[in-house]
Amino acid sequence: MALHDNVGVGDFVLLDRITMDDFIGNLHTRFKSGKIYTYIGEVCVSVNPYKTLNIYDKDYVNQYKGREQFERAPHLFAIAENAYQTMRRAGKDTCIMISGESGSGKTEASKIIMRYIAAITNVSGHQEVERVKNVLLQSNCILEGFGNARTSRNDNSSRFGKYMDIQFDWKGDPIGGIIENYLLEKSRVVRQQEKERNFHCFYQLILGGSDDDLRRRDLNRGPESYNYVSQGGITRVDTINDRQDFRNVNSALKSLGVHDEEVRTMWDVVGAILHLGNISFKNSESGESTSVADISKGAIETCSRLLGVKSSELRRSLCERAIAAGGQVVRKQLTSEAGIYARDALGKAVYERLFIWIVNRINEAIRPVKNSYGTEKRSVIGVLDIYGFEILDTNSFEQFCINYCNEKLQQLFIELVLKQEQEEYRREGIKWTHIDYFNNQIICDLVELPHKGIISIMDEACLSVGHITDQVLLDAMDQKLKGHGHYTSRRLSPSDKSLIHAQDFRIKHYAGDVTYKIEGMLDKNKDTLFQDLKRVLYQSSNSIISSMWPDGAQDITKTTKRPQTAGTIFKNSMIALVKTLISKEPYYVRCIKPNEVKSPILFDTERVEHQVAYLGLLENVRVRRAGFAHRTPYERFVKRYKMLSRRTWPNPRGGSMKDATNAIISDLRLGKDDAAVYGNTKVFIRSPQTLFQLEKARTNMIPGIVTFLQKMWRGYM
Ligand code: AOV
Ligand code: MG
Repeated sequence: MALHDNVGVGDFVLLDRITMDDFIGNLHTRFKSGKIYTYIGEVCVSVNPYKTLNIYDKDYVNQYKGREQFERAPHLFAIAENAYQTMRRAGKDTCIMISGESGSGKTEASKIIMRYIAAITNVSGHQEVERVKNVLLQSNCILEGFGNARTSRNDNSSRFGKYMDIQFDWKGDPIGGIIENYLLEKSRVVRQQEKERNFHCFYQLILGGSDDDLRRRDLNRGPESYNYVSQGGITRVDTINDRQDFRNVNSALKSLGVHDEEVRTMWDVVGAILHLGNISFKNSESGESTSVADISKGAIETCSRLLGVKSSELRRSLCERAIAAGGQVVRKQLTSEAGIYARDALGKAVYERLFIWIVNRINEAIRPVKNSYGTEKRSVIGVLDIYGFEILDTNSFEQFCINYCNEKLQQLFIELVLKQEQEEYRREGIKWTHIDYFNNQIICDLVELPHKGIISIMDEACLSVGHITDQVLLDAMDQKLKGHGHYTSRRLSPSDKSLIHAQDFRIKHYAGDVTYKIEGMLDKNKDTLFQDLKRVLYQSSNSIISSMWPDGAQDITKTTKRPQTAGTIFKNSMIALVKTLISKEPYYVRCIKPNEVKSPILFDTERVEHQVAYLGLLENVRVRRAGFAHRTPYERFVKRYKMLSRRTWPNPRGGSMKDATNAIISDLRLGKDDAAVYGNTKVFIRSPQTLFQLEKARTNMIPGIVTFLQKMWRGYM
């Protein structure tokens, strides 16, 4: 029996006792022998092996292709196969939700799943389908190049959330897809914490570009010379080959059909941002105005050239600000501090627009080609790979959004896993015993409730007139959230030494306490970019760059409507994401990080216990166990086991499929009377042992059946 791969148990529901110790013991035993996947029913728990395992090649694909989950050892392939078969057989949209903290293996898992789906489809070798599969797979390296970075938690950390729908035709072959991306952590473009890097693409260009590539952009090979990519004190990472990755990204772009001119522009923008970061300012003697410092002359010239804008215009928009007053445009001189602010705002915005352009460009390349079947209904498999829960040295608006996103997904897991079980038992007319669990709805509410939630409070502060500071925001939060069990600040708990600064606030998240710095919150939430800068970019002589800035065409005196804040946009995108996910049949992968030091051998029990606890995995097993180890629709049960009873072999004699199932189970005298419970459409098998007995009996019968069939065929011939 496949769930017995002789190392621990392959499904946690098979544990004799469900205690934390037993759970961890099993996970550890399996981790030690390279068994990184273990089920909880249909949920797959995955432990990051931090080493290359030989379990993803063609042989493995063939072992899982077309098989039922419990027939083979636990593997991500089986989850992908389940999602694929459900999509195909039942024509249902499915989705695979991958969750776990930063560095636990989500992105790797999503790629493994995509590769599996690519490997099992298009047996007839249709050219267009091959192209689509190739594009889907290749898109990963481009998105990682521009959307991932080294953080203190993960060398290849996703700094954006990604949801990808893979679309299939009626034959079950991929014909296209669409990627939705969520809030890129753009502040990284201009600021990196200790030991962290900017997005990979910057280093790829500097270290991997040809001499020509560099000359064209006036760059040298030392990332250290660029302010925007060297603040973390680390520019090269052992586990990353920037030179090779530069080549991979370019060849992926080529295979997507991105034109040379577009590719050149992408790297021009990257180069322009490198130069932008080196622009410094000097104050006038009065201190009331600023100009670009003489030493930055080269930087601003090259930056302007690469962006296709006039350097005089760029200079002016960094040193002055146009303000609409009474239908007139008034120019206000900036201080050098404000100049730096404008420069950084520009750097972040230019990068963000580039990233969005890239995602759109990939989407164009994978948009399904209208085929001869017209508007046939397509089914999809969605794959969700987001940024994991994280606690960095300094946590700001971005971590707040990332962690809120993780709260939302945890909420969905709790809701669906429990709801599904409850509903299934109710639907099938079976008694259900409630299992207690921590519901993190209270934390989601703390963040997102209208008027009372943190995002609303931030928005109110952003919309207020007068001089609103971060401190004023913190006061408002303290006032409104005082007494909330998951929120505190230094002012509310003066004795709490872990809140180092008076300007910190802390949220007790489902996955741990995170202290956020209030400084910069308002600004990042407002996310304004001076209209001047937008206009300059819109007027770029490079039409690709200009197309990224359609809003630069607006007349400043007419732009009165306040844009939505970053927090509200993010909240709405999360609500939309949950709606999408909830409409599909879900499959889960729960990723666990075995240690903090990326070691393939170290199993840090305390850290793992913490993750098992907050992911609610023990409750998951209990819910699963309180119910039944296995359930199958009658039809499928009979199809698989009909050879075990004279009354059903080769075909059931009359009666319903439910009667036939009953016949098989009672003929085999499996366990006690209540070994199985008969629901309206499914049989529920209580103990996994019963399932093993069935499987064993079936395996024993198969040689006999083969002989029987051979005889029968011979008889016919
Ligand atoms: P994440 O996606 O969960 O973090 P990754 O998928 O990037 O984590 O995994 C981190 C690193 O762990 C990878 O770069 C690999 O070195 C290693 N790894 C993970 N899974 C496997 C596997 N199945 N086989 C071999 N190595 C693996 V974040 O994006 O930071 O939340 O935001
Ligand atoms: Mg990731």
